[in-house]
This record gives sequence, structure tokens and C-alpha cells, in this order.
Amino acid sequence: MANTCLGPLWMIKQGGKVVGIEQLAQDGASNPLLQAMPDRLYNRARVQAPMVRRDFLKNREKSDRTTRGNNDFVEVSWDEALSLVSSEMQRVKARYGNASLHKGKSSWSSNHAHVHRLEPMLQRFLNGFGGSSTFFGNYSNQAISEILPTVAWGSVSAASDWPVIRGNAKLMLLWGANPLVTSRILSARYSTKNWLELKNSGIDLIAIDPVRSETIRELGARWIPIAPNTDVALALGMMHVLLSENRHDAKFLSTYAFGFAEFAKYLTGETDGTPKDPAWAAKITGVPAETIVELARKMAGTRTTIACGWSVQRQHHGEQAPWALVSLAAMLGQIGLPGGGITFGLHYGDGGMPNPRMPVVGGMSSGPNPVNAIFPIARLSDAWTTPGKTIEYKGKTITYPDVRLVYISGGNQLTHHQDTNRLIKAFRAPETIVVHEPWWTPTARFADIVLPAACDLERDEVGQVRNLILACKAVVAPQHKSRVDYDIFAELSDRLGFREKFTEGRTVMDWVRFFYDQARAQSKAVPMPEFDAFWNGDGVLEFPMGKGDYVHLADFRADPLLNPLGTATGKIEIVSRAVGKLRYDDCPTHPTWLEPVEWKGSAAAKDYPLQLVSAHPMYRLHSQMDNTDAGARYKVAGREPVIINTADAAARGIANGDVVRLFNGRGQTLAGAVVTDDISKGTVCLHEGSWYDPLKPGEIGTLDKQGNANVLTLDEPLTSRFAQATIAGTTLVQIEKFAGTPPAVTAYNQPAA
Ligand SMILES: Nc1nc2c(c(=O)[nH]1)N[C@H]1C(S)=C(S)[C@@H](COP(=O)(O)OP(=O)(O)OC[C@H]3O[C@@H](n4cnc5c(=O)[nH]c(N)nc54)[C@H](O)[C@@H]3O)O[C@H]1N2
Ligand SMILES: Nc1nc2c(c(=O)[nH]1)N[C@H]1C(S)=C(S)[C@@H](COP(=O)(O)OP(=O)(O)OC[C@H]3O[C@@H](n4cnc5c(=O)[nH]c(N)nc54)[C@H](O)[C@@H]3O)O[C@H]1N2
Ligand SMILES: [Mo]
Repeated sequence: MANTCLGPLWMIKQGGKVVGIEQLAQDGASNPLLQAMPDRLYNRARVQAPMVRRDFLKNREKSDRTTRGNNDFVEVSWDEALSLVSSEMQRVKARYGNASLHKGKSSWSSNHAHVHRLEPMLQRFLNGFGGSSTFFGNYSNQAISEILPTVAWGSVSAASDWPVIRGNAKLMLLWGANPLVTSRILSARYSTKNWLELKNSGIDLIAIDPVRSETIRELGARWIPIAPNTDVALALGMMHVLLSENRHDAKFLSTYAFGFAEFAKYLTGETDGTPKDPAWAAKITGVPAETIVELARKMAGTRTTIACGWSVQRQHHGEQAPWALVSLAAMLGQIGLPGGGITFGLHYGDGGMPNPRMPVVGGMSSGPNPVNAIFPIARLSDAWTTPGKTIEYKGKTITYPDVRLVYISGGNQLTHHQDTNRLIKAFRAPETIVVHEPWWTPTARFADIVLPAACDLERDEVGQVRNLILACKAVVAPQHKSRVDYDIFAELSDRLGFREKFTEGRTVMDWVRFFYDQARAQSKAVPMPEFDAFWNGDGVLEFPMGKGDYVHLADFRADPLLNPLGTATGKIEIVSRAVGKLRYDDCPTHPTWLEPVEWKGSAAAKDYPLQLVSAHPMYRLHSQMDNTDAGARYKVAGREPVIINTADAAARGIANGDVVRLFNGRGQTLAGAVVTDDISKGTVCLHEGSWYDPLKPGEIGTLDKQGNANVLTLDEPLTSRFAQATIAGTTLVQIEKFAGTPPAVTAYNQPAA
């Protein structure tokens, strides 16, 4: 069994070679993506040896940084590569101090790992050397993670247990959520099963989404198309109906919520002259006024769960949509009841899964970072290019560090960060960029020193998913000249004089045993075997599952004084004095409709009339697996598919299967057209994560050959000064049929090829 980026899997071997996979019997739902694991392992894009950018090898910090990304690499020995890394680290530390060493973000390389948690492992390595500057926040749910605890409850994944929802909800609103895709990873694969069980369950399913998603189609949900970035207006329209028809739960609001009377003046238009009535909301959202009235009445009339995803907050003013939906749920008054209320955690992760009775297996920790130089991750390009600049964040001032050396292990910035062309400018700023990678990702191509990392199939790990603890063993030895990340850091820490601090005298296998033994010591209720018996046995420990009767916020509902929320008033805050005190016009004192910087209603829509959704991909984990044969299942004309409405395509002479060019003032990319009525008019969807494949490598603004959505997105402004979160979902584009012969895709070749 291997502990892969997509969770623990059985590997099938023949003649020493991995030829297939088998899902755990406990998985509950099949996942076709996993079949591409063998191809991922032996992939043609594997980094085979340590490589250094030719000009960097010659000129070091005086190299021409504008040529980064041009694929001109030279193979060096491990010894030479590691001396280069250590001497660069020493140089930067001596000349500029530790804050000029910077940890790049990594996340999805190691989400299931315990030993190989690459982000803390990298930080641990840098901390051993005296620390580094770093970032905070994430691309996933930063806006909601900041606003939710301020105005409601603390955890973005909080939800009632599935059996409670299934047994009590009569209506479920899937609000900007596509769980049959987004639950396909992690232990959430078990939650896929729960979603599939909703089919024909008798629960009325209604989905609010610009796209008729895989989930909507598979579960047979009713689709309410909405213009992207307008969910706040829809929620306000519904709340207006509840208030004007006196269908809101006034008793719930007065007992459990703060500020409704003040907010009601905004709803009615008393404060700004604009009633947020269904006709107003219909104009903004494209959802007919009658539908808004119908939905509001329906929700008020029956036990309703709102299951919201995270797309609605990965947008300009992204704090507002979750806050507005919490307010809507408060008006419905079903929060804390079985099958009622709102959750932002069912589409993915552990939300709704009964807690198993088992110990938590620990993982690699970073230890303290002596340097305090930190900025929001969504500000990456701004921070790398303008050292010393200050920004506001939640009433505080943040000053950017002077980043000179960037160290990345397990992140793919050139696919995940917004506005790729601006990012390339940022990648020209540091003197030195070191990347550990198993594959020649776009980010590896922009590095100076590329160290070939062994992937998850090539190392020992302990696994923990749901109610299982698993012995996960290296399936094959590291391919080519690659080494496991831990060994690379251990060797570097040796050269830099702090090996003991980094390793605590442990090998990878010693850490596996250490984390297992720690868990075993905690496991009082259910005895665990000794490590050797576990490791050499069948490798699967199964623990009892919890009852599954948890009702989110039932305790708060039962006694709000004894069980208050963590907000300033202990109640749900429809008005927040804490937010209001900041006086941020981009995040006012109660949920407010604020026009996004780019949307169908803005001036730029004249040139770029289509709103771009860059949702999470069915057949990839972000950029991972893009280089595998899983791609063959969904790529169109050999490129990332772009989903476009039949009328929008016809107006542009675009037919199904055509190669099209998407562009705006920030960038341009080619994609394969999928013409359909399953997307609302005026919206196109290009999933995030396709490998950036520049026609002229390293050149800013050049044509991307195969559909990296972030060539088109904005990385500024951010949601607001409150959360400083990404707005990947707020983008306008234009599309045209690509004239001429489309250039060949070369993203997965070795750099010299
Ligand atoms: N297979 C797979 N699963 C994944 C991932 C992956 O890469 N692959 N990534 C994981 C990670 S890291 C995360 S953070 C989660 C992300 O989870 P989410 O952020 O919830 O996922 P998205 O795909 O961005 O969006 C979900 C749905 O919202 C819709 N949507 C987009 N814009 C709007 C809008 O303005 N309004 C409304 N109402 N709907 C909108 C999209 O069409 C889509 O159907 O997924 C996780 N799951
Ligand atoms: N436009 C747009 N952009 C988005 C999003 C969106 O919705 N729209 N979603 C955002 C979200 S929610 C997220 S979480 C991010 C995800 O962004 P990332 O976390 O960067 O996602 P991955 O593509 O999974 O990157 C993991 C990298 O680690 C490498 N890797 C895998 N295994 C190993 C290993 O063992 N060792 C080393 N050293 N490396 C390894 C992989 O090859 C890959 O390059 O993207 C964000 N970007
Ligand atoms: Mo994410």
C-alpha cells in the first residue's frame, strides 16, 4: 500500500513494476483518476537528475533573471547541486539576513502525509538555519476562514453528521458546490458515497451554480443558473422576500443573532434608497424574480440545509457571500436543528463524517521560526517585487520582507497563483530559486536549481484516513537519480551544520515508527499492535466509527448563554461591530452587495464580455496528474477543455472541438471548446491546474498553449483588506476561434526536448 497525494491505495505490481492500483475496500466510491498512478510514477516528465539553469551555474546571483523559464538547464552531480544550494543559502543569510530566505507555498503534494508533510518539513529545515520569511493563509478558503469566526462559528468544515442530514432535511440547496468532484480526494472519498446516496433519497435538491455541474447532472438536481460573483445579491433578494412576507423567524433572530433590525433597513432600502427586492436581485443575478420568491418561500416552508462550497468566497469581496448566506440561514431560523441550517464543509474534507474513536497520528512539525516576516499568500507577486511595501490587513500593517532566495518543495506556483504574467515578473525578482520536484512542472522550469524529488510511491509513510491507520510502504525505489525530500533536507542540514536539529537522529523509517508509537500511546480505548506487527502484518488497522448523531450548533440553540459562539456578542452577527470598527469600505459592517472589480456589469465587459469560472478539475488534483494518461479522458483537441454556452459559441463561429483562444488584458491561452447548454450564457469554465505551456518560454505575455486559467485571472485587488484572500473567481475574458495551426503542446517534455 502506498500513501499517495490522493490517499492510501493498494498498488498492483508485475515483474517489479507498478502496473495498476486497487482502491481500499473501505473507499465506498470509485475514482477513475486513480488509474493514472502508474503513469504518474514512470512519467516522461520526471526530473531525472539534479539540474541547474545554465546561466545561473556560470553567474550565480548575477545571472540574467529575465531568461528564467527558458528551459536551458545543465545536469550536475548531487554533490555539486547540494553545495550550490548550501552556499547560496549561506550567501543570502550573511548578506541580507534570514528574512531574505523565503519559504514558497506547498500544499497538495503532501496532504495525506505524516512524515513527508512538505510545508512544515521545509519550514523545519529553514528554521534550523535560523528561520525565514513566510506567508499566511491559503487559496482554498481564506475569506471564509477570516469572516466566519468573526460573525458566526469557528470551523469552516463544521456540519451535522450525514445520517442526521439524510434523516431530517427535506430540501438541500447546493450553493456553489460541486461535491461529486471536490470530494474525490482525501478521506472525503468516503463522503462521495454520502452524496451519491442523496440520489432518489426524496430530498429535494436545488443547485445554484453558473454551471450544470457533474453533481447536478448525476444527482438529478434542479439547476438554477446564476451569473458568477452575484450570490450576495441573490441571498439579499431571498432575504427581502422573507422579511416582506413576514416569513422570517423573528424569535430566532432576537435570541440567537445580533443586528437584524439594522440590517433590515439595508434590505428594505431605508439606508441607501435601494430595496433589495427580487426584481433588483434578478437584474444582477440573472435568476428570475419569480424563482427568487419561490425559493425563499420553499426554504421557509420546509426543513432546509444550505450546503455551500468555497467558490463564492474566492471572489472580489469574497467575505460577503458566506456572511450573507449565514444571515439568510439565521432568518430561516433552522440553525441548530437536525437537517436545518447552513454548512460550508460538506463538499469536501471531513465535514458530515461521524468522528471515529481513534488516536490522531501526528506529523512532521516545523518548530519555531525565529524570523517574524509574513504576508498573505495571495500577495505573493506584490511581495516578491516590492520589498518594504506596507499593506493593511484586519486593522494591522504588514511590511513585505526583502525576498532574495525562494525555496519551494511541493507547490506549483506557475499553475496555482493568479495572473501568471505578473507572477513571471515576480519570479524574476529573487536572486536564487530552488525547487524540489518529481516532475518538470512549469514551476520547476522557472527555478535555478531543480532537485529531483522522489514521489509518494517511492517512500515509506504511515497513513490515516477516516477510521483507518495504514502501513504505507515504498512501492519501488526512487526513480532515476531522485531522492526523498527528507533525505535531501537532511543532507543539506548536515552541510549547513544543523543535522541533529533537523533530524533528531531519525531516518524516514524512524519517523514513521515514532508517529505510530505516539498514536499507540494515546490509544487507550482501542489497543493498537506494536509497530513491527503493524508494519509487517496486513497494514490496515480499523477503528470503530462514531454514532453519527451530531447536530451542528444544537448546543448553542439549546442554551445560547451557556454555549455561546466565539463572536464578540456570542451570537450570530448579522451586524459586526468588530468589522465595522475597521472602516473598510471593501468589507462593511453587515453583508452588502458590492460590485466586483470585474463582472458582467463592469466597463471592461465591453471588450471581455464573458465571466470566467476556474473550478476544480474532475480528473486532476490541481496540477497533479495533468501529465498523465488521465488527461486523455478529458482534454479536447489535446488541450484543456473550455465549457462555453451554445449561444456564445455560435455568436463567435465556434464549434464543439475547435481550438479557441481565451484572452484579456493580462494574458492569452488556447483551449478546446466544449459547446453546451450546461453553462449559463455569458459564462465560460476553464478548470484550474492545466500546466502553463508558453509558446516562447520565459517571455511575459506569450501565448499559453493549453489552458492554464491563471494566465487570465487577477491577483489584485484581493477580496478586501479584511481577509486579503485570492479572487481567482473574478475574471472577464473574450474568446475567439484560433486561426491557423495550433502549436504543439510541449508542457510534459524534458526541458531540452
Ligand atoms: N477532483 C478534485 N477535487 C478537489 C480538488 C481538485 O483539484 N480536484 N481541490 C480541492 C481543494 S484544494 C479545494 S480548496 C476544494 C475547492 O472546493 P470549491 O471551492 O467548492 O470548488 P470549485 O470547483 O471552485 O467550485 C464549486 C462549484 O462552484 C461553482 N461556482 C463558481 N463560481 C460560482 C459563483 O460565482 N456562484 C455560484 N453559486 N457558484 C459558482 C462552480 O461552477 C462549481 O460547480 O476542492 C477540493 N477537491
Ligand atoms: N484560477 C484558480 N487558481 C487556483 C484555484 C482556483 O480555484 N482557481 N484553486 C486554488 C487552490 S484552492 C489551491 S489549494 C491551489 C493548489 O495549488 P498547489 O498546492 O500548488 O497544487 P498542486 O498542483 O497539487 O501542487 C503540488 C506540487 O507538488 C509537487 N509534488 C507532488 N509530490 C511531491 C513530492 O513528494 N515532493 C515534492 N518536492 N513535490 C511534490 C507536484 O508535482 C506539484 O507541482 O491552487 C489554487 N489556484
Ligand atoms: Mo484548495
